[in-house]
Amino acid sequence: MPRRKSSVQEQASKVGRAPKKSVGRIDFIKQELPEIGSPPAGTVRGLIIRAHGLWYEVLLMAAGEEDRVVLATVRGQLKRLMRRTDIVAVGDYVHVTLLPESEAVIEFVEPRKGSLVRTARNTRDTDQVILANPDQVLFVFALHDPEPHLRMLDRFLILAELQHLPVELAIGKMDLEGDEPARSARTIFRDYERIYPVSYISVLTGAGVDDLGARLKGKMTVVAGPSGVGKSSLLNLLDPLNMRDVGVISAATGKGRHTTVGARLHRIGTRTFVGDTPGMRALAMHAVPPERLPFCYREFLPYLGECFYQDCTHIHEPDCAVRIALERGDIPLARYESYVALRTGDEMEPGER
Ligand SMILES: Nc1nc2c(ncn2[C@@H]2O[C@H](COP(=O)(O)OP(=O)(O)OP(=O)(O)O)[C@@H](O)[C@H]2O)c(=O)[nH]1
Ligand SMILES: [Mg+2]
Ligand SMILES: [Zn+2]
Repeated sequence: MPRRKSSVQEQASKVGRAPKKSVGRIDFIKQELPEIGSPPAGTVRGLIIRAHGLWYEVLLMAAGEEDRVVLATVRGQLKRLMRRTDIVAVGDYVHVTLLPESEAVIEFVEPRKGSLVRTARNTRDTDQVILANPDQVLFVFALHDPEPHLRMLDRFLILAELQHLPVELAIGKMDLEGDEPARSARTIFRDYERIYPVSYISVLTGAGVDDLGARLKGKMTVVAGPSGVGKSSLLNLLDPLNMRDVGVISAATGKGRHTTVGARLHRIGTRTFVGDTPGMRALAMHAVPPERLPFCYREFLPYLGECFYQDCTHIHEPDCAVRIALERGDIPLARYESYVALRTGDEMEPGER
């Protein structure tokens, strides 16, 4: 047994050394996993809450075993299926054979309904699953430090909309604004309040955090957003018993130090899990077919299908229902401009198409 323990430490330190946060592109995908039979008799169901290389922390969910975390490896037979994707990832429901000393072997992985992945950049690479099975996504941006980048928010939203994942928005660091924080943030995020639930929060003062926590009840929520906005700080407040995982702002550069490496799931209530993820920059816009883009701007939906041309791009065509709604003020100009920029390719990063 001691040899195994040291391998955990070795793996964990490898994970710690590879925080290549902006490498690869982030995407939500529906995965087709190979059919792998049914859970063998005598196994116990659990949820992967953290990964350390080849070792996984599994929170047991079977009656009588609740709250127990075991450290598990993957049965060799399963590993062979691990081709283009991670066969086991944080957020997966698995069935394990229990061994002594809180160790276990993963025998079976339940089919995923979807996942947040870092997509492979070449065919020899595999898609890296950041978090499997989210019920919804909470995008966190900060009022300041770092400044909110709304076009980036739009890109995040598109990825969630493509997978029909329900979205929550949280605007953090509300304590950083002087006299009228609520007013200034509401002005910035007004367009989004019309389409998504927006919570204004401060981890420092605790404002808005309980209400936000209540919105996450009974679900598995993946928390995503740029680096340094306070995702880990928020989760530590929601899950006070857990270990701290927060970076420090470098006073010299004002840039948030990157800390979160892999995803991890925090349990913040009965059947309520929140997955922390590392800050993201690159997004897989190449995965969005242009004709699906209008459907990813939720405020466009009532007008789609109402244009004169069936294949209307909503950019230059006459009798375009989207542009009529824009002129009436029913679609916000900034969101329309964001759509046009992505549709015409003005905002593509090199290699994105
Ligand atoms: N003023 C203020 N600072 C905050 C608040 N929340 C977080 N911070 C600070 O912001 C910095 C970054 O916080 P993190 O929680 O590590 O941010 P993160 O989003 O997890 O960053 P990554 O893991 O790099 O993606 C830390 O120095 C926090 O103390 C807040 O509500 N107000
Ligand atoms: Mg973090
Ligand atoms: Zn149109």
